Amino acid sequence: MGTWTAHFIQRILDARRRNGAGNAKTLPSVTQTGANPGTRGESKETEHGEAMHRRELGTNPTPKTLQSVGRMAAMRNQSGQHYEAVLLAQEAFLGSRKAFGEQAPHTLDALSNLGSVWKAQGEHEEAEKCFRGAFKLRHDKLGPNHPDTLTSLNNLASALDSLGRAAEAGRLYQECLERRCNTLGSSHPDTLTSAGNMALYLRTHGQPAKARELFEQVLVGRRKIFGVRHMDTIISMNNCASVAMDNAEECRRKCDPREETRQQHKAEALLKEAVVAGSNYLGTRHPVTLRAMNNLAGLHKDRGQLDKAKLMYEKAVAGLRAAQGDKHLDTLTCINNLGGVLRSLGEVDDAEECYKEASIGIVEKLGDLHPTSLSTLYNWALTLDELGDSASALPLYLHELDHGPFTGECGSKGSRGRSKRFVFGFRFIQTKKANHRAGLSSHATHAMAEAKMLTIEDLIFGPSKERKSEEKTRKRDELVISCLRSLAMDAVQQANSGHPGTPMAMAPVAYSLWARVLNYDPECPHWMNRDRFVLSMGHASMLLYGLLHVAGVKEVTQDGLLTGKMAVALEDIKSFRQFGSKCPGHPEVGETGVEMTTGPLGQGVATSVGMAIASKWLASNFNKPDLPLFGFDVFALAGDGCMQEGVSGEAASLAGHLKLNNLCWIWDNNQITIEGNTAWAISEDIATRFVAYGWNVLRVGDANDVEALTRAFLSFRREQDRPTLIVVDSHIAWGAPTMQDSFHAHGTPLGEKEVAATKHIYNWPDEKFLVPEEVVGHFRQQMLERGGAKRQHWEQMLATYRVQYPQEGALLQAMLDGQLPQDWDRFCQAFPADAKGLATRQSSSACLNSVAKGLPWLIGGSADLASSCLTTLTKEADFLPPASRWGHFGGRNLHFGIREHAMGSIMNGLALCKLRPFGSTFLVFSDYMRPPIRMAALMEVPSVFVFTHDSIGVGEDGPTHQPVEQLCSLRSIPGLFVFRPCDANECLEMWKAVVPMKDPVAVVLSRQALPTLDREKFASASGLHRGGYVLADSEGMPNLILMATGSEVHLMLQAHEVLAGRGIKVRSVSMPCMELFKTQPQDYIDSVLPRACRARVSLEAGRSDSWGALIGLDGEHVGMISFGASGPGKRVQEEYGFTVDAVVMAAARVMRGTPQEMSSRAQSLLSWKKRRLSSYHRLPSL
Ligand SMILES: Cc1ncc(C[n+]2csc(CCOP(=O)(O)OP(=O)(O)O)c2C)c(N)n1
Repeated sequence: MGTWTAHFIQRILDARRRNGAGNAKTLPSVTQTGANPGTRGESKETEHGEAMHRRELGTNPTPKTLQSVGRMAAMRNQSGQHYEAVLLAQEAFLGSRKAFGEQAPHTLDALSNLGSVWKAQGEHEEAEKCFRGAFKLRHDKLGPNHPDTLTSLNNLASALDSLGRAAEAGRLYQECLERRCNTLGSSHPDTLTSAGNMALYLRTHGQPAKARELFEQVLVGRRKIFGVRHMDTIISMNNCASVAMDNAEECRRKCDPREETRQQHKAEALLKEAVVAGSNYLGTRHPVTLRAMNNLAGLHKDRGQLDKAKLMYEKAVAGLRAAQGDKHLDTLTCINNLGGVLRSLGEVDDAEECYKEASIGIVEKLGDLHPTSLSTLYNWALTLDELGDSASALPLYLHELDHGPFTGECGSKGSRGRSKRFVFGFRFIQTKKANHRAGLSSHATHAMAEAKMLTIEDLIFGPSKERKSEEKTRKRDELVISCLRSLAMDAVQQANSGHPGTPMAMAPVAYSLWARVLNYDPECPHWMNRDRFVLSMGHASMLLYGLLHVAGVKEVTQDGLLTGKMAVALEDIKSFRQFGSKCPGHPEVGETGVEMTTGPLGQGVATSVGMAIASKWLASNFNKPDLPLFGFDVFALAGDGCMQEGVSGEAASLAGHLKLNNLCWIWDNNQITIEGNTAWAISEDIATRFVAYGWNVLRVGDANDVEALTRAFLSFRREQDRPTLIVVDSHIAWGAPTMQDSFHAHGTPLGEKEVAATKHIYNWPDEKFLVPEEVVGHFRQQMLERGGAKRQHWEQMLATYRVQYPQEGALLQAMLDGQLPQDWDRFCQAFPADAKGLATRQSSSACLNSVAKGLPWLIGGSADLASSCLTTLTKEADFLPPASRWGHFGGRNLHFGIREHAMGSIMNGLALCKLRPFGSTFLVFSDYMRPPIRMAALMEVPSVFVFTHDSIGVGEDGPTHQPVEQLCSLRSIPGLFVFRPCDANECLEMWKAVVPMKDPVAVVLSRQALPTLDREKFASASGLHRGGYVLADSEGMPNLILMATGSEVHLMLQAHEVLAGRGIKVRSVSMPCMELFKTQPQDYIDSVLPRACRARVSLEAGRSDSWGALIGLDGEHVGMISFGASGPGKRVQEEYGFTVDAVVMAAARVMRGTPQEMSSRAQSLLSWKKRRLSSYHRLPSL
């Protein structure tokens, strides 16, 4: 069986298992689907037919039976029952395959049919697979010019086009057209179909003139062959009419009314003809006829012929109701259009009916925050208002004001190529908002004053008893929110420092998320599949501490043991920001419930992307169809600061690209930062930026609206292939009588008086640190009911998993426990001695790949330098969304793009979710990712930062690419281990040392080849595990010690030979990791660097700063003082003093007790500025 077929069948089986359809008998019952309002009279007949065919399918399928099942699929498809259609088409395909073989014509027909139903369902990847499969098989069997092959080619092109692979699609359409033209002639019906497809493609891809020409040719051809009463001719009429309408629009823009009218007439004539022919020949329910009616109605409306438009829309609605059902989106959209015409005609009652029906239907289908819903609801509001029912109109207006800012309709709608949605700028939104407010009728304002507020739920779903009884719940919600707000005020006041404003503003947001949405068990906060909550604006830490306390989250030790105590007790909150408190100024990971350390703005959101990737990766690698162990969502709360930091943009761009639909950022849009109003520093439209990144952007206009917030979170949960940004408009220090909306409330205690006044406004007792039991109970219960239950279910699943999949279960357990798989290093092999050697980036690459084989959760990538840094895992797939067709979510090679900063943060996110991440770039660009490297060290997560091109040895690229200060600068980060191995075997030992470490490391590698040392002659590379070791020595106590790392070790050994030849008792020390060396017992340190020997020279193609402690005052460093220069690597190294002579001279100086003075080094730095190439060893002071 071909691989595509195997893969494909697996997908079908998986889908069927997911849908609970294990075999033909378990297809969804037709009676059930018949109950669907979308199905009408045909259901009984269909039911009977399907049942019969399924019976035959099981026993003795004939081509006829299978074809009929295929036809049933097509019928279901047409009536909008896509899910059933897919199942039937799958059935037909599998049945044919089994009965007649993979390449049989019936099987291939069934496969194409399946492609079509997938396509209709919007599953373009699946459709593409089917069409490609059918094309390949037909191509091989029937040849490239066979009509069936070309039909498949055409289908494939259309699927590719839907996947956004336009160039490929265009090529295939063209090929298909040419082949048909050559083999069948230009007037053959198939050739005309191809030409029609090509024209459609050209029209949607910006070549309207060519498209028009082709469409017209096709229409002429079809009229000739088929006459007027044929579906294809009518389709052509529709297409030509659409082009004419495009032209009319163009003329309107160019202010050419005469031509505009001419084009409109042309379109009208064509559409009338299409409607008449369609109605007579295809029937009034046929989609082609309905499309013509809809277009004609739109045209009438545009031309102000409202009566005609009304008539046509009514016909179209009737047809759509009959053909697709009342609840089909096309029907509802058409009803909405009819509403528009009725309203323009002054038939407001009828218009209101239309809008009401359309609104309810569309909201049910798309949710109340979808742009289409919002515009329909707004139309409804207008008619209600006009009818004087302002009380009903008001909530709809407000809903539009609050949630409808980001998308709008451009131009007119319909199939005239102008239905593209586009995004309005924020400034526009503000204006729109103001206009709408001004536009509220006096009735509505009056109703608002009366506060007789209906909710939007009342209008959509009707007043419900259930919701009325929620009044009590709402009161309790308010209590929890007030409690969180008051705790923040009290703690900041008591500490006399901290940030009260944002916790006060964001309390309802965090509460609705935690209480109603987050899958999080307060009893077991380290449960692996919990949803992650990242407080990216770390300064608002009191919000997190409040949540942890009031939700009653339990403490977990660093070893993962539950202590039974509270994670954050009231006493801890009382000692907020005090030395040793569990509630430090900014949240620090390691304290229970803190998912990551935050404070540097932007890091939290960027790291959350890594967490979301981890969730996808875990799901893809461990989940089984019946045991979906992983799939947690990641929520990050961000402030204006986070959104302004560049790293959030990098990370968001990647998240959008990766289609991480499990990621939700919530932006506290309070327009306040430390200096004052955000408008002083930023004017771009952030929300629109996110839309451009490919995010789903929602807005909640009031941070206190718990219901709207909850709906927004649920809307995030429904999103299929985009991350979600929820913009929440808020007021810093909400409720504080003098401090609300003031930047002073950002980071200053409010003052006792203000705190008391604010509590009064909250209706909260003026008592410090008050947490009533009722409040805890209400919050905790909601979390336990959802998160607690899910966690328990998860643990059962895990237990079953371990039994059913013992091997994967054991690996998973090791990962969860922070252990390594057994014999993880079994693929690592030593390198033979070799004078020519390998660049350490090459030997490291080999080691990385060996390690990856034994450590399945090692995952990483590069900031577009994988081919230079050599960090690709060669046998592994790419981590990309399946829709991209380039990879999948189980892949282990990440493509970070040129986003070093985000790469570092994302790596940390992966590490926080127990994966082992690596990421690579050139050493000089480590500066671009210093913040996350520092964060990794601070959080003690084992991210592996791989840096190649480690010195002036880079050569020709010049000083911009030659790191000089980076080694020392990285070494100055506490807790970071910087490795710079000297050859292939040190590389190997380095990876063996690095993998078991729990701390972050920087791995620094050469671009140029370095000899692989003969370890018979020199000490074993296993000395690396002590950070530094004696590589070459002389008899007895040395009177000179040389030390070096990486490429300079080889220079050191050459100098060693010269010096030893002169009778000097010299010792050469390889120092691949200074930090590790410094943690060795003092005895060992003294044995490598005896105190008695103070004549020491260190060699490293970098600044001297980190060597001071090792060489002491009497030693000297042969290294870089200035930046490097462009030129061949060897030449540059010589020019900058990396020669045996220079080392020998330095040795002579330190042995004389006269190391080079500091002032002479400074001289050379100044001279660099004047003469870029003045070499270190030729300076006069030497
Ligand atoms: C990278 C970084 N730069 C600067 C700061 C200092 N800082 C802390 S909060 C803040 C203002 C943040 O404003 P916003 O995110 O709107 O928070 P809000 O004022 O709403 O609390 C700044 C500049 C920081 N923590 N991190």
